[in-house]
Amino acid sequence: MTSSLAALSLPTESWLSRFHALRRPLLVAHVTPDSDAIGSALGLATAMRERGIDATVGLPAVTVAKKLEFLLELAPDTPRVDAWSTDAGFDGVIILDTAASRRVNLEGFDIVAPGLSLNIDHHITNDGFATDNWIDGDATSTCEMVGRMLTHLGWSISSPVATLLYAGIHGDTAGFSLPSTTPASMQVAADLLAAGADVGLVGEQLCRSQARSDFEILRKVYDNTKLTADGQLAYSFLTHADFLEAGAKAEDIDDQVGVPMALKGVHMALLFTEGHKGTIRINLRGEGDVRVVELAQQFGGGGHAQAAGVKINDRDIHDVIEEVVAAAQTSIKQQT
Ligand SMILES: [Mn+2]
Repeated sequence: MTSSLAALSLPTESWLSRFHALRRPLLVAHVTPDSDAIGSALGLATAMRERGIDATVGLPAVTVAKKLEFLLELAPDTPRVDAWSTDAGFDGVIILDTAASRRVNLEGFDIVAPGLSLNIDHHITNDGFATDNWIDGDATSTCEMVGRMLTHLGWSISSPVATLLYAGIHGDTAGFSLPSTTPASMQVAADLLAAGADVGLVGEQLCRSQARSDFEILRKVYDNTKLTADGQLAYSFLTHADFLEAGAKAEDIDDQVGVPMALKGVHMALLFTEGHKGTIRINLRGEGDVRVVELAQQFGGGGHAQAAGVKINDRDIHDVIEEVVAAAQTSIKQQT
């Protein structure tokens, strides 16, 4: 067992020395934050605060999906800011789970101003935009990387920090059910459980606590699901009117692409959503050997081999669906 875990990626010495020099850092993650983005930023910031480092999280509350609000309640004393300010005197930024600086979830964010920036990310499309970068495309999640790093540093992990990090691993692996799941990720999860992670809370909040609006969204996603490419490609969509009817917001779109993906025989699934009028988000998933990141890149998006995203502005949703589904049909034909 030790041998399979021995080659795991850890931050370099230069990365760590910069990390250890931080006294007043700002931690940020990506737009439309998921449990990995929130869990890693809030979890690491809270762990740093427990060691006397004055860490702040940049995370606008309005961008947090209702089902993820429980994560904020796990660290009520960790300060959060809604917008970037040069007056705050941060001595560096740590950017977590974010493949490009333009995807940072903070109004007015400027990567240059604080001087020092450190990346922690598992997106293979991250090109290393920070001063010093720790990128591990084999990690299930940024929370797995943070958990591994804290153990490596010998920091004690409090129960709320353990729960925050566990939530991100659970989220990015769909409860340890995606093929990205590794022995290493389960080892980190086991360490977090030993540190007091509340598995029942995470499972209940992420999987068994649907708000009525989330339920209505799923009803529409099921209703709008279409099958094509001999049953290998499934897609669904939510128009802006669907959002208004469901009483939902753009931030509530998370893993609903799992609905078309769950159909037997489907190897690729797409979900098109217009949460904000005129802005189309596409969630792409691949199953088996089918990759979707290249398809996402074709339309200006990115992400992981089998889980990717695209954002398209100022287009009609039905035109986008027609164009992207045609490209997806070609892609799946080439891959199967
Ligand atoms: Mn992630």
